[in-house]
Amino acid sequence: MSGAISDLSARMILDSRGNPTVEVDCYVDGVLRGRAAVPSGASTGSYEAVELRDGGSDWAGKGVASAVAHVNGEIHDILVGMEVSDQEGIDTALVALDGTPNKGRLGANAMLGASMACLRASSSGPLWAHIASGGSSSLPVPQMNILNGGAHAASNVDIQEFMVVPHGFDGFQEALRAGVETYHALRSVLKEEGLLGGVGDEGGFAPDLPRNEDGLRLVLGAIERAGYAPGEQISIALDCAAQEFCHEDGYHIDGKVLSGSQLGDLYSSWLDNYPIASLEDAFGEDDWVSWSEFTAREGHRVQVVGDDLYVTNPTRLAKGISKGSSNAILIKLNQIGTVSETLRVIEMARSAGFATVISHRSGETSDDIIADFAVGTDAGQIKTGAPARSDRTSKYNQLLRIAEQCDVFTNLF
Ligand code: 2PG
Ligand code: MG
Repeated sequence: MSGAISDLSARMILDSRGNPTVEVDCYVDGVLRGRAAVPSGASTGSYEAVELRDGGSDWAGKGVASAVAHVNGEIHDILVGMEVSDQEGIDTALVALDGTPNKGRLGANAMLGASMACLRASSSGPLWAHIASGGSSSLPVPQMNILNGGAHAASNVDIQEFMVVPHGFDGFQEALRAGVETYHALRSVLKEEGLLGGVGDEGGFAPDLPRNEDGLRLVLGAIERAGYAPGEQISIALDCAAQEFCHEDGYHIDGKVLSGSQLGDLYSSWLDNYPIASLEDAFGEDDWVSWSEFTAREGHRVQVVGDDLYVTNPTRLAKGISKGSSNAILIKLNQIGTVSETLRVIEMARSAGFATVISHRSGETSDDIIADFAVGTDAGQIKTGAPARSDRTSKYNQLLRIAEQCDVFTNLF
């Protein structure tokens, strides 16, 4: 849809962890046409674009009054009057207005809220089709985080996410059903072992475990309990978020301190014994050597995904491509801060033969834009938590709606 942006207005809303975040409304010719809310991470990479927080004592320092004021002030003033369908022009104007390399002046939360609200406002039909703009689109294979650890849980588990990947199915709905049934089967398995307690930030169960490998054992047990063939129909994906347990003296895991190559050997033993299809952030964000060594050795049998390593940033991705650091990238809009820059990083990854996974953050809202984004960019994969809690199910539910219009679903593993 074309038309001039007539108003842009932001407010503070709460995210799934009870922290403030930014929501932006975009008006075209006086009519509210697009609304978007910005997510927030807990295990953030240090090279991510800056999320502006107020500090001080209100909202435990996490207030977003300054980011909201930037949208209602400078960003409003520069975008009002612009053609809403000119996403490139809008995002270029935002980046120039900010003027810093890391979005630290206006805040990536302010900029992304505006950028996504304009994207929504420029679409008159289904958003995924608007994003695809005539190119190919597909329903993504989901990575569903059913056991939470690391920074997303209060447990002793170092690995942040134990996910199921229902890939061996004919369609998205069937795949989702298998993932959901496995989530419920895990509840029974944990109950029998006396391990059932609360859930973590992304809706997955969050038990204390003797060793990290027990997470793999339990998830494998759940796949079997649900009646699916491990590796053929449902595989396991891990997000180690290794930066969180990477210290001066090495990687602290299972009560031991391991070097990068010892940690790689531990992962290799897991690959030998469990149907693991994807391994994200296996090493720290600056440990390029371990990344390249591991990908050279194991990249033929597992998807190696960079998240904190790349932070959806073209400069870091270019380095990873030239070093062979991984064979896949996690894509998070708020790591880079605008829609157009995110689309360019996806394109760059694709040209290098990397797989792409569109991702939520651990702090989410009910905004489901990443569902349309995953379909419209033909990303192939989405990571959006457990099939529980509205902040997570909103994305799965939007994919179910899109599945009524788009039926391409490819078994990627
Ligand atoms: C990750 C994300 C999402 P966070 O590490 O991939 O699961 O977590 O948003 O806390 O960075
Ligand atoms: Mg991650």
